[in-house]
Amino acid sequence: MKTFLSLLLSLLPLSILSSTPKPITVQPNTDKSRYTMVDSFGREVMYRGVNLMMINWNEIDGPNRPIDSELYVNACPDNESDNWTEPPICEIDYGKINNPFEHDTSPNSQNDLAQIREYGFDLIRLGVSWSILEPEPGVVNVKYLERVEQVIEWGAHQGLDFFIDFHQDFYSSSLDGGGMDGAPPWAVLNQTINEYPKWKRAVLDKVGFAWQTVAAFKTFFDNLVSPVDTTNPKGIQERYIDTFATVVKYFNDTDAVIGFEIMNEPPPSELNVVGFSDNILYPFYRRVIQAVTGVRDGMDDCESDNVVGNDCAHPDMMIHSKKLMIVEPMAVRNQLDFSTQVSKPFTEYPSIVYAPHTYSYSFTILPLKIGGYERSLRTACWEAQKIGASVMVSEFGGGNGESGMEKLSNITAQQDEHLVSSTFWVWKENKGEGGWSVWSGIDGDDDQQQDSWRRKYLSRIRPRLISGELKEIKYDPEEGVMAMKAVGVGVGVGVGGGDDDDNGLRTEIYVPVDLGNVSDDSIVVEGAAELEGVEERGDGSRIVTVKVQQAGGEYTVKIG
Ligand SMILES: *[C@@H]1O[C@H](CO)[C@@H](O)[C@H](O)[C@H]1NC(C)=O
Ligand SMILES: *[C@@H]1O[C@H](CO)[C@@H](O)[C@H](O)[C@H]1NC(C)=O
Ligand SMILES: *[C@@H]1O[C@H](CO)[C@@H](O)[C@H](O)[C@H]1NC(C)=O
Ligand SMILES: *[C@@H]1O[C@H](CO)[C@@H](O)[C@H](O)[C@H]1NC(C)=O
Ligand SMILES: *[C@@H]1O[C@H](CO)[C@@H](O)[C@H](O)[C@H]1NC(C)=O
Ligand SMILES: CC(=O)N[C@H]1CO[C@H](CO)[C@@H](O)[C@@H]1O
Repeated sequence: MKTFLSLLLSLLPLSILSSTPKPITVQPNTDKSRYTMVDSFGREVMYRGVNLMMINWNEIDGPNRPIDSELYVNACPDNESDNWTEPPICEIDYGKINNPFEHDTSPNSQNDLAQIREYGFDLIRLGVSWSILEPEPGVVNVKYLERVEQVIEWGAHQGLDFFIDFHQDFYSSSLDGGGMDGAPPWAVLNQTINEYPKWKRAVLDKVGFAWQTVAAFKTFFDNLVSPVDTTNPKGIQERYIDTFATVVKYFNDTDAVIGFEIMNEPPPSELNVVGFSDNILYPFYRRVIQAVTGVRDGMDDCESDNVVGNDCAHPDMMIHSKKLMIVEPMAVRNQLDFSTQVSKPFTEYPSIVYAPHTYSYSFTILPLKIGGYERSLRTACWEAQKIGASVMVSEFGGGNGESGMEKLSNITAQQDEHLVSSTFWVWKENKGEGGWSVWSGIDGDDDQQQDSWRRKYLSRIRPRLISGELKEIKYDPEEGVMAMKAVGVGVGVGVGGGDDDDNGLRTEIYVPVDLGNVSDDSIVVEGAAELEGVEERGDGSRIVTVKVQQAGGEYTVKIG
């Protein structure tokens, strides 16, 4: 991939922050009780990150936010806060100041990626919209890909990792009752949607769900051809897979991109919400994964003129991606905090991540609120274990106010309890719209600031790379005290080559700048490991390194 950006990067003597050693893959624990994301040294990777959307949500029917990456070189376009839900993503110091820690991170500094690093996040779920990626059937918007690449280069410079999320809400902004992103207008098959049976509409109205969305998803899963797709026509699902594959291929060599999420919050396309996942959604995921990884699942290839079938494999698109394939359960889970699905392996591809959204007490329906915080991840871990997947919560949050605080404290505590990675919803919102973001106040206004209570829960002391098998994390946000337990596997596991021989034995714990007063005295390592060192980073945060003994064994670390 050689765009002007990568050329620029290769000319500048940039000091790149060290990020997690790649590739990231998924491996089972010895007893297969958990599937974990691991780095190239075999250490478990525990991410804490944030959602950043490049989906140009426009609240009024205006044009999309400018996507020409040249407009963002040491500049940040007007946020037009009346028009868009989120301010533009900028990094005005990139290319101007080589040391990533010297990028200004104060409010309104317009260095989002540096601010994200300073906050203590290390992963970004970057949302893209099919509508912008493929404005006409079969035509990929390269300018948009370059803009996405630009944001990823800025993030990589800050040591951040990314996964790309094919975002959508309620199918499409061009659909009656649709959301603000998703399918392009040409993939909204109005005629078929309008033929949706009246009785089914009535059922969906009763449960308060837009029937148009369900009808539109049915056209998608049925792979119908758009009437405007006339030269070399293909079904709309096939078009989606082609576009997904284009993105996977484009970022195949980009280390900072660890994986791809196939679809945000897929709703059911039929009234049978129990059979939907097994019959339709997971076969769709398997097909996409076959296309981009080449895994066949013991099936014959589908005919080239009909690549979408449940009993044949999507033809290998010769990309052979080795990155994480991230799948969400049917979106109804957000109301239940468990999934109405058959949980079993659906693909032979090993690096699968199961990505539920946990909005306990915000979107859960009434009787199920009780016990929701705990249930949402206990069931998710069970479901993922049956599938053979690692768990990463790709969205969670709760609004403002005291109840928002209670939700966040409980949800984040459960993430530690269940040892899962996560990305918070959401980084910035214009006007604090909905009150879900890390920041409040309009971008550009004097009152823009981070909510200190959110920072207290989200910017935690936490292990980020773990040698051996992680057993326990406990963090007290009030006191800033973290305790972890793991069982080191010792020599021979996760060992790299050359000078890095021992890296598989090193556990790294991140201490945010707010808790930077932690001294060597407040670090207690016991059992089969010892404290190796404490590195202070340019932003005042610290990395505590603990080295497991060659023979392995249980060890504990307490900080604070
Ligand atoms: C933003 O919204 C205002 C109306 O509130 C409109 O006049 C203006 O043209 C919009 N700008 C863009 C770029 O859409
Ligand atoms: C379906 O209707 C929407 C809204 O009017 C329109 O934007 C879209 O182009 C239509 N789709 C097709 C395939 O004609
Ligand atoms: C994509 O990356 C994988 C892993 O590095 C590599 O094996 C594969 O050949 C790459 N595919 C292409 C099309 O370059
Ligand atoms: C959640 O956590 C808070 C403490 O922050 C606690 O007071 C509250 O009772 C917990 N439970 C619920 C259901 O919110
Ligand atoms: C360190 O900072 C935290 C957060 O500001 C504070 O709660 C704690 O008391 C401090 N500890 C020491 C030993 O100063
Ligand atoms: C509409 C609006 O809030 N615009 C603000 C966007 O941000 C710039 C500075 O970053 C401000 O000057 C604008 O007022």
